[in-house]
Amino acid sequence: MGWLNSDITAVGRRMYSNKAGEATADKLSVLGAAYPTDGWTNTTPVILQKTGRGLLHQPSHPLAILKELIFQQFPDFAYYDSLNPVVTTQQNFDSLGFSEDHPGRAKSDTYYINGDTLLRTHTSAHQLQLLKAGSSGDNVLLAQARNGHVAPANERFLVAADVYRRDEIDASHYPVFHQMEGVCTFARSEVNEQLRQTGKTGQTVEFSDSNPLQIEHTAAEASYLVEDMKRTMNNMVAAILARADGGQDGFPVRWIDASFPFTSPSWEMEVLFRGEWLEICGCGITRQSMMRNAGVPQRIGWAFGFGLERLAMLLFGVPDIRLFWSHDPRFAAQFSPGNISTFKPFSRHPPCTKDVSFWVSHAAPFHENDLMDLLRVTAGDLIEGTQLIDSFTHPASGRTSHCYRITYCSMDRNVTNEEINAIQDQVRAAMVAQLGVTLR
Ligand code: FA5
Ligand code: MG
Repeated sequence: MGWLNSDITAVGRRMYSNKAGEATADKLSVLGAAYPTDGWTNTTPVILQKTGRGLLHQPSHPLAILKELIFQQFPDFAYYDSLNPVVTTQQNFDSLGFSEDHPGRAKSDTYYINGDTLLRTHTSAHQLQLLKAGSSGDNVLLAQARNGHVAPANERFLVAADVYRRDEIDASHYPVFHQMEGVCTFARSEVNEQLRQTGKTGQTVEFSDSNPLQIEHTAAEASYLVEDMKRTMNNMVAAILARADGGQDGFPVRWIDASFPFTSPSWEMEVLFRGEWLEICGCGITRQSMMRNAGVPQRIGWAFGFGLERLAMLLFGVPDIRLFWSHDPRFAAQFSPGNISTFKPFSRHPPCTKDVSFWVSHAAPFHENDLMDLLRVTAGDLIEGTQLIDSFTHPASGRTSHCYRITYCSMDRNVTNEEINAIQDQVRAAMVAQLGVTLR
């Protein structure tokens, strides 16, 4: 069922009252521009408010400090950090070769403004547009680079930006986060000349059936790109994490085969953090069809997309992703531009848990992400996490029941049981009204 247009409208009248986003019955306004709504609209007021926060442009914010550190590691790339988060489905999906039925397009995973427009789910949404701007000399777009002159025709660029996803709630997932895209292209003839000169005319890295070399690339070309990409990413992560407490030795890295519609082969990079492997980015060799569509068929290249919060959590020792959005001066006061300091937690406030059990309706499929959004709208950042603690299907009636445990905890104050009971009542009422479930 999810956020139907009527839900948005009802919520909109009550709750949209911020500078970043405002809604009327048939329009959503995001960052000053108005967009028509339709049956796809599922962007909530809580999310619209985040579009105006500009964390990457607050010089003392850890995410902005990290952004600048990464930019410094790539002195010959063009930097973009002010591209609008509202993009078309063409930019976010079609331009990257996402199939019509790719699960990433689902309303349950993406915040749509309307059927054609959405809040970007990744910085890759700008890849084709920026490659194209380089080849066609689109100065309006090229001028948005902070230092465009260092990378002629956008042959190499970085994009830092806020991205939006309907996702689970826990210490390392948040519906708004930040990514750093890197795209690096080479003249194919120069790569081959270099391969000839160095005698590296064969394959030097592993490819597999499930993570294949593109038929349009020679094994030597793809090997060259993979080695250059992994070396560049390793150097960057090592240089950044060397500045964290404990230094680079504390953070082993590994590569896991992955799959993205716009790269092949592809990997995810993981870092060992507090005993667990944490995925920090996706990457791969850019599909040659992208290069052709961008008007640069004679070039080949690679791309990566890092999650900035994940890296910042390692670098600054921030234990919970919600802290990056905190308005608490005790958070902000700990950081200053250009400095890496380890976060000193303010005292942890006691959590409060509440369970909710319900029957799922036969008529409306239950999507967990709809419950997550409902919780964010109703309880905001008081939600620390949720856990599905029980599920069963009744043998006679065929009805399914779920029980979720919701953990409420504030980052900056004590919550009272009374206050949480009142919120839990609102949550329960909203679940009946919006998700069509029957409470038990
Ligand atoms: C992507 O978004 C691809 N666009 C990455 C890419 C770029 C691949 C260029 C190839 C070439 P993925 O969905 O895995 O991939 O997200 C990339 C990173 O974003 C993750 O590794 C993680 O660090 C971060 N991330 C993903 N979801 C969340 C979330 N909900 N909260 C915080 N960080 C997240
Ligand atoms: Mg991933």
